[in-house]
Amino acid sequence: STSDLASVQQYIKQHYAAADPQMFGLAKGRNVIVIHLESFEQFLIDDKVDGKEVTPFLNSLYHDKQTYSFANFFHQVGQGKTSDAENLLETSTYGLPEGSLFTQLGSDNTFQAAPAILQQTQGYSSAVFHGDVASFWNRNNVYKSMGYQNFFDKSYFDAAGDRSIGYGLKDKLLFKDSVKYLEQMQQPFYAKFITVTNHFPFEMDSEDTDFPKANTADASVNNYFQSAHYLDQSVQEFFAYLKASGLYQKSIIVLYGDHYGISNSRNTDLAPLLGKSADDWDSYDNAQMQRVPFMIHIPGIKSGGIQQQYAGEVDVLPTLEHLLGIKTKKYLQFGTDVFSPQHDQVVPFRDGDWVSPQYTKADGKVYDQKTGQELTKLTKQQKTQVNTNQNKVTTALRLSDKLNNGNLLRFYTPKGFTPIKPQNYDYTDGFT
Ligand code: GP9
Ligand code: MN
Repeated sequence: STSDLASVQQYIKQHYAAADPQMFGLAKGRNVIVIHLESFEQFLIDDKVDGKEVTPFLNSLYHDKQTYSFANFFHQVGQGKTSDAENLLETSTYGLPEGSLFTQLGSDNTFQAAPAILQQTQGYSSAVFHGDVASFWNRNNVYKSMGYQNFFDKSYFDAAGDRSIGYGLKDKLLFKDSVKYLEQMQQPFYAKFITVTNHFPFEMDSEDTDFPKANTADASVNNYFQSAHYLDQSVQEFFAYLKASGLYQKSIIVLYGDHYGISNSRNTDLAPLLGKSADDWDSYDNAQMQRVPFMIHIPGIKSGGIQQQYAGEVDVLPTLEHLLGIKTKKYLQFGTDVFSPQHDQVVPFRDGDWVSPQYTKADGKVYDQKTGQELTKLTKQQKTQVNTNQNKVTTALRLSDKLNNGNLLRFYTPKGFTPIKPQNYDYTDGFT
């Protein structure tokens, strides 16, 4: 209803975080390349197995002054896993409390998503590259409503026989065989690469890995380091293609992990490898394991470095828009620019729990974020802070659900925005 829309608008207005003028437009006019690191958790960064770095290339990006890297960035997905991460990044709204928004609402809802916004404000072309079939997670419909001009799915690649594993074309081949399409795209472009090889149960063909397995009681945990190493090599090769083609200097490369790879029930098998005891493992520890990488690599800059502010996937779009010099005030986006002095550091999980620089709220318990100690007796002041954060989280999730379940964007067109007509998009015969 329109009163629901009004409450969403009011929340977004109050929650708005203005750009830091030093950052606004820092990457203006550059191509945007988003690399979706499937199931990739933050703990892999700088981690070793048998004395060998698991992801040496991503580690080098993480520590590079050309990269804004985030040490406290969390995934926020629910049951829609990859598709929820995509929705968070493309729309800065949350997924649904149950199921996948892509599957449940993606065929009918009105979207005001990144490809449409970038196209309409700054003339970006757009494409997704992915080695699985187009219909998985209903992407073939959702991408049209988001205004993606091109979707290079499995059918555009030779994915036969041992060129695929698990969910589709192996990542090294996806990157290699995408370059010929990427090079033809009108610049500036917004291009997203969704990797698949580092996916549960993380099995690899022996010819694709010489990296040691870990030695725990859980086979998928042991495999995880091999497939993460393969993903690292895939990204490294892609950077080499970008440099060779000359695209690198003209681009900004955004890398993020979509969600956990190791589920909470398996974290106790992982614990000893992290120097922790499985016996003391608790909800606080599980919450900390929801950290995933977020890196914004901007070739040529020197101002990057490891950022400590807390943030989540919902914050990526407003951050990106500001970096590209796009004003965000008129859009109904739930995240805030991570570089803004007003950035909201309370990070909601989809189940209503949350993390912040001071507290973790998980499974009905409140923990001191620094020490990990459960706070059983809160001071009056702590109580107030925790309640304020909890209310903020509950409200954000409730209003996002109202917006999406009510398809409210059909009643709200930001000034200058042209609604997307999905029927104008067709991915069956190459470039549009
Ligand atoms: C499949 C891939 C996997 O296309 O994106 O999705 P997930 O199982 O991680 O949600
Ligand atoms: Mn995924």
